[in-house]
Amino acid sequence: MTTTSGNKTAWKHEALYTALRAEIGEALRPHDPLPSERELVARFGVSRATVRQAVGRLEEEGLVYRAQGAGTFVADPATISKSLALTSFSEDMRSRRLTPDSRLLDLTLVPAGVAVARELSLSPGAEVAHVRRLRLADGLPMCVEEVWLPTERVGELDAALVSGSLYDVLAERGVRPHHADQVISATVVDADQAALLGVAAYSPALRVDRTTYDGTGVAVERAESIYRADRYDFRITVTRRT
Ligand code: 16G
Repeated sequence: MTTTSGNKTAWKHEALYTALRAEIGEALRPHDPLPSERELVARFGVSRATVRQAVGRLEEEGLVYRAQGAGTFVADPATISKSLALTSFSEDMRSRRLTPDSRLLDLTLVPAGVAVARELSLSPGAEVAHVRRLRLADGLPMCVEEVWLPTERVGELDAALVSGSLYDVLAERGVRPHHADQVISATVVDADQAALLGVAAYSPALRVDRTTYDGTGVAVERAESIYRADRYDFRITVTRRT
């Protein structure tokens, strides 16, 4: 049962979170320090725990970052920090107040190759939709994304459907990405990717290979994304085993 004081705490958390988000968008510049915990406690009349919760949420969303011993700072929206949460490109961009967009490069039905079939636990040759898109944020190219989707599990796709969020389309069909295995590696872009991303050939890039599963452990997507290294980083918290 939720108590009145529990409701009050949740309300205070929400109010503080909203106020800080607004401040980050307006008064504060990238890499400016966030007001200290003590200042926020005094200014908003909330507990330290509420401050930590609100700042933690901003950190999870990549809007702020912590520097050991120095405090918490406003993240640079030009650099997208991916966290451990399973998010879509559209969600990543919107949480930074950027407008996501896509340019469709290819949408074809193809027989799954050996590697894709293995990742998706399909018989080789099973039908998959191959979707290749240039993903943009506020009109700026961010990544080239190639996705293979088993049509027997996600249904048919057309150009109109993949012009927006693929994860929204899947959700509408009752297919909900739940967890994913990812391999993040360093790479350089080839001439075609360079032209799409607006960088010089052989510029550094971040490559993320993802196999995405629904809540029952069935693979629903194999994706390969090539991110501009100057616009993306991955942020994870690692904990020492005791
Ligand atoms: C992200 C995913 C990709 C997914 C896409 C859906 C990574 C490494 N990749 O780019 O697997 O297909 O989001 O985004 O995060 P959408 O819903 O905006 O189309």
